[in-house]
Amino acid sequence: MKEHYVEADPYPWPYNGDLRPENTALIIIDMQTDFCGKGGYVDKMGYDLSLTRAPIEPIKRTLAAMRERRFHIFHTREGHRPDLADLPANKRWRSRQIGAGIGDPGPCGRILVRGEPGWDIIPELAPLPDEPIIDKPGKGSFCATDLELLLRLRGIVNIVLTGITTDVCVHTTMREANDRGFECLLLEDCCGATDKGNHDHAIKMVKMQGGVFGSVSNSKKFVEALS
Ligand code: C5J
Repeated sequence: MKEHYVEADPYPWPYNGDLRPENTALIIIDMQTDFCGKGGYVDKMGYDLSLTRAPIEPIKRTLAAMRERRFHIFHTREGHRPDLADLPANKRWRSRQIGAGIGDPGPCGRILVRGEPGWDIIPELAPLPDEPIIDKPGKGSFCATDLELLLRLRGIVNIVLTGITTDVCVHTTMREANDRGFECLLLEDCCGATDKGNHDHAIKMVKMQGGVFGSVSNSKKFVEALS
C-alpha cells in the first residue's frame, strides 16, 4: 500500500496512511435551514447566522473534490417525526425556554420537524440521489440511526467530519465515531458554532491527548492532499 496523508494537527491523517475513496467517507452534518437559514431554529434563538453560514463555501469545495474522486458522501438532518413521538419532553421544554420551541410553528414551518421547509438541507449543499441522508432525532448521528450499518457495509474506516454545529452535533458525532473505532478528521473551516469561543474550544478538545477524538485539518490542506 502506498501511504497517503493529510497535513493535520496533532498528527498527519489518517494515522496509518491508508486514505482511499473506497474506505473514506465525508459526513456533512445538519446543513439545514433550521441551523443556518433566515427564520430557522438558530435564527429564532437569536444567534449570529454568519457563524453557522461560514462553512458553506469550504464544504462546497470539499464536497466537489470528493465527489469528483468518488469518495463516499453522507448527509445528516436533525429533526423529529411530525407527531413528535421521538422528541424528548426535556428537549422541547428547553427549546421553548429560549423562544424557539421544537415542533412549534415558525417562519420556516414547524421547527426541526421532518418534512418542513426549515428542516431541509440548504440548496447550496443539496445531496445527490445516491448520497445517503441520515435522519436523526438527536445530536449524534449514530444514535437511533442506521449510519453505522451503512458505513460498515461499505467498508468505510475513515470519516471526514464537516457541518454544524461544531460543539454540538459535529462533536457528538465525532465522539461516537471515534468510540466505534473510526479514524476521524475534523475540517475546522468546514464547521461552525453559534458561538466562536465554543467552536475554538471544540477544535482544541479534539487535539488533546495526541488527538483524543482524531485529528484536525482544513479544506485547503485536505483538497491539496487529494490532488
Ligand atoms: C444543535 C446541531 N446545535 N446540529 N444541533 O442543536 O448542532
